[in-house]
Amino acid sequence: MDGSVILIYAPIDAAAARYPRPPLGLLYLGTVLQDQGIFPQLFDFQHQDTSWKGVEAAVARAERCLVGFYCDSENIFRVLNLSDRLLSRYPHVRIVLGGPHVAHVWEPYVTENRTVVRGEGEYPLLLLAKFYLADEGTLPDIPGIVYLQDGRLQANPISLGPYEDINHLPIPDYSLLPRKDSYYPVLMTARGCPYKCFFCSEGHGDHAYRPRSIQNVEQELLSLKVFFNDNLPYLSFADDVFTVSAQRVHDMCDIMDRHFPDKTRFGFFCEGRVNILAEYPELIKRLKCAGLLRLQIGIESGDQRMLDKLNKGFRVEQIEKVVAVAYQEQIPSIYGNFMCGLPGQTEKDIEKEITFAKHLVDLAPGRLEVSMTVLTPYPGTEYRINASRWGLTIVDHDFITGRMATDSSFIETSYLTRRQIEYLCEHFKSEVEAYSLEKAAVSLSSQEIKELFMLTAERSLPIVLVQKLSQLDHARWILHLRSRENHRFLFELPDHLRTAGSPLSVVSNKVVQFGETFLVNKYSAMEFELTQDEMQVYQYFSGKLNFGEIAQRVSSERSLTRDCALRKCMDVYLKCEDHLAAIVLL
Ligand code: B12
Ligand code: SF4
Repeated sequence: MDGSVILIYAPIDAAAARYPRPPLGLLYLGTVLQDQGIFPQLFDFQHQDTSWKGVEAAVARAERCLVGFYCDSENIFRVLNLSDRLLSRYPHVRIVLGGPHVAHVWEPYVTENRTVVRGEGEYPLLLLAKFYLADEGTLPDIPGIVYLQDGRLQANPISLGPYEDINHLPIPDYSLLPRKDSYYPVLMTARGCPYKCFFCSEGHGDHAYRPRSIQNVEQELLSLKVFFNDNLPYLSFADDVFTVSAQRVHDMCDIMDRHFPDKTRFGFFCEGRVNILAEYPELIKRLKCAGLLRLQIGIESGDQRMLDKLNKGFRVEQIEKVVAVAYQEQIPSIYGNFMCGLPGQTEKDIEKEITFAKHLVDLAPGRLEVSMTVLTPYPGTEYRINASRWGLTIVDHDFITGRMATDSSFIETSYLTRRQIEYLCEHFKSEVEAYSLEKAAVSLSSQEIKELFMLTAERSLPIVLVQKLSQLDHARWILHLRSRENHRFLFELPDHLRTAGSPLSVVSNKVVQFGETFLVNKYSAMEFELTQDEMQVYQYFSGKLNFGEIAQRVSSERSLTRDCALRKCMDVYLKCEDHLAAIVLL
């Protein structure tokens, strides 16, 4: 073959994440091509090592070049921009677009040199690559593509070829990614979704739900185990719904237990569905034992009429049950989403949603994180296709005037303008967040808060409570220090290491004396008091002396036995650690 294939993921905010998620779709496409002897280059703009110059250099080097872009409804205009740039500078380039946006809207994007692939792209892209780079086959024979023929749009019927059987897909090859070690692992055990919520484009079309066999998923788990050196602190299942059936959940948990019995080196995230988890609540315990760290559920609303309008297929009481059981089973982090701008929803309804969300927080204080997103009429959804039937007016079909990820509204309803929807969404979030933080502060022990910090620092769990606490200077410092190898909390250390560690106070310069009392972290949410006696110990928490050495000094200064001095020293330290004001330096 005389040319190359370049695959590009270009989100609009390519803020280089420390551990980005692999662009799984492109990874599958690249691996399939590679298996067939076509070696693609993958440029992921989430990664700081990726530059546009690099893309252009790769294009310029190739004799023939097929450049494929991932397109969602958020980045489509950026993609058009970038592809126009390539087409104007490099006449030998052909562009192909794929992804969830163009799976449903393709007409505006197809040109002489730009083709669209609808739906799953593995088989069509393989045939397109052979066509453009090696003159093999013809366009009419390539399934799922939309192209121009004699100036007319031609949309070929979809077929997935050998990949109709999902088990024939290869295991995604992480080595296609730039600096593969800096990504965190993602695994998808099925394509599509068996449900049809009206705000979502999943579950519609020819290939609604295709699960992989358990053996096939097991192979991928094993390959991840080898690739990540038997250390998968936070595996993210990318399935739309991981809990499709009780049997499948049991089977998945069995293979996780078999290959990752040590849960200190393995944990995972998944999306659960309320109806299944409420019907089989024992699954939550099973998932927890297998290493579940964060469970996401789509709540959407606490109003049964709304749930029915959304075609959710579950009841309000089932939401309550799932949240309560997840709390009982001590799932470290539970995330639930509500929706704003629903058909018929009024300002008063949002107030009721706030009350319901707070009630859920009461069922799982410190563990449940609640958020809200604005109903967005994505292409392919019932609410876009039949908007007026639902009393929705789409005010911006192309989503140009805002950002989905930051809850811009692109609709109006019979009761709310787009700005009211945006305002109410923010209002819900700030009310519920403040309530959740307050509940967390009184319900979680300091040990539990520290454990949540560790989950964030070590396993990259996106827990909002920790993010909020981390906005406090010293909490941020603790989190930062804790991510380094030589800083630990005392409770994490085995007994024999405790006296060897040196306590390091995080904000020792913020101590104010009032008579016999010393206030540490004065004027902050984490203010606490030390007595004069305790202060005399605290002054040594500079990271220069270890606990043994401090105890030695305290013992001679106060004529105490060494054991007694050590106990005093530890007590003062723990008080500081409980207020996120100290950490042990090893
Ligand atoms: C995991 C996930 C996330 C993760 C990670 C996203 C990521 N970029 O990896 C998180 C939680 C961060 C996330 C966030 C959001 N997500 Co999301 N997410 C998903 C989910 C469930 C899985 C993605 C995945 O890995 N798919 C697996 C791969 C194999 O499929 P694929 O990417 O579609 O690729 C295949 C085809 O599309 C095609 N293809 C893709 N690219 C290309 C390129 C070429 C050249 C070709 C030929 C073919 C092709 O071939 C691929 C292989 O078959 C999808 C739903 C889904 N089932 O896909 C939603 C989905 C992508 N998310 C969606 C949305 C709306 C969001 C948010 C805006 C939600 C919000 N309000 O905040 C944010 C936006 C974040 C952002 N800017 O990326 C929508 C997008 C709808 C749209 N029209 O754009 C989806 C489709 C869900 C839905 N049905 O509504 N999401
Ligand atoms: S919202 Fe979730 S459960 Fe509903 S159709 Fe979409 S992916 Fe499936």
